[in-house]
Amino acid sequence: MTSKEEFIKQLIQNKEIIDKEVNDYFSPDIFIEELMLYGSDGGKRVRASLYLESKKMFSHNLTSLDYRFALAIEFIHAYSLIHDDLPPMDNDDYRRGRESLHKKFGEDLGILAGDALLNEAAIILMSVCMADNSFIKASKYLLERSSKSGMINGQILDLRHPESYDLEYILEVYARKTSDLFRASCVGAALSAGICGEDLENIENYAYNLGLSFQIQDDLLEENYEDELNILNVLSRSDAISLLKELNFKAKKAISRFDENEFLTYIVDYLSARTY
Ligand code: GRG
Repeated sequence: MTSKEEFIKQLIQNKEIIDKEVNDYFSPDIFIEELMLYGSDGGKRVRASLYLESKKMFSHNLTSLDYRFALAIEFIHAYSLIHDDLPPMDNDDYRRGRESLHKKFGEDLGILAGDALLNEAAIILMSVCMADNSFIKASKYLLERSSKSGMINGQILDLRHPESYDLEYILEVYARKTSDLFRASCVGAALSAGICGEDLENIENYAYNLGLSFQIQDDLLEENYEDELNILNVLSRSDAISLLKELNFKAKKAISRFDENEFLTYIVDYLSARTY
């Protein structure tokens, strides 16, 4: 891949592949599966793409198990969004351009559909590991980054943030809430490819910085942020943009020594230019 056009083409292709994996996975005639499909349909598929492209960078070819692993990541991401939209959390009526799951089907089913997607991710990971044990460390890492020391902890720090907070607090929330699933995607790929040592640290560093910059861009796109945890409550817009650029620089630098790093490099600026 040498051009930005090829990068965009690959990104679209990855999304199409994952969208198809999701659609093929469920039977919409079974009610719980209709809910799970509703909750996991759409989305940019950023995390799945990061997994697939990191894996390609490290091991050059993908197997059907890699697509399954990417699907498990997207199911975990989808469950987190469904639960985050619920009234006791972020209370959002819309997600991915349509009614959020609980708004359409009810809060009780929102909770259960999220639970079912998390369980389904675990079932997929077990099946992948049973087929090829090189996925064991990656699967454990994904579940850890999604759980009490990762994403869920980030959500708690967000929901229970003190009235006054500083940049350090906000970056810790974003590291857990957002970067940890980015890390699970990129480091998961590296672990399943048998990568260790400095290379593992570099890809982890990439994902950490990219996750923070992704979340800061999300904050910059937010219109009503005064009552929420948002970087614009602790930094001016221009300082937040400078920080985002610094994080992007660090992300790109972390993977600069890898061969075939073009996709992972292009996606850094692409995600910061996004408008949704
Ligand atoms: C574990 C109950 C529970 C909640 C998890 C992380 C989290 C808490 C909820 C997600 C809410 C949120 C705003 C997270 C920050 C990361 C983020 C900006 C998510 C949206 O990701 P995109 O833009 O979404 O990749 P799409 O729809 O494209 O997949």
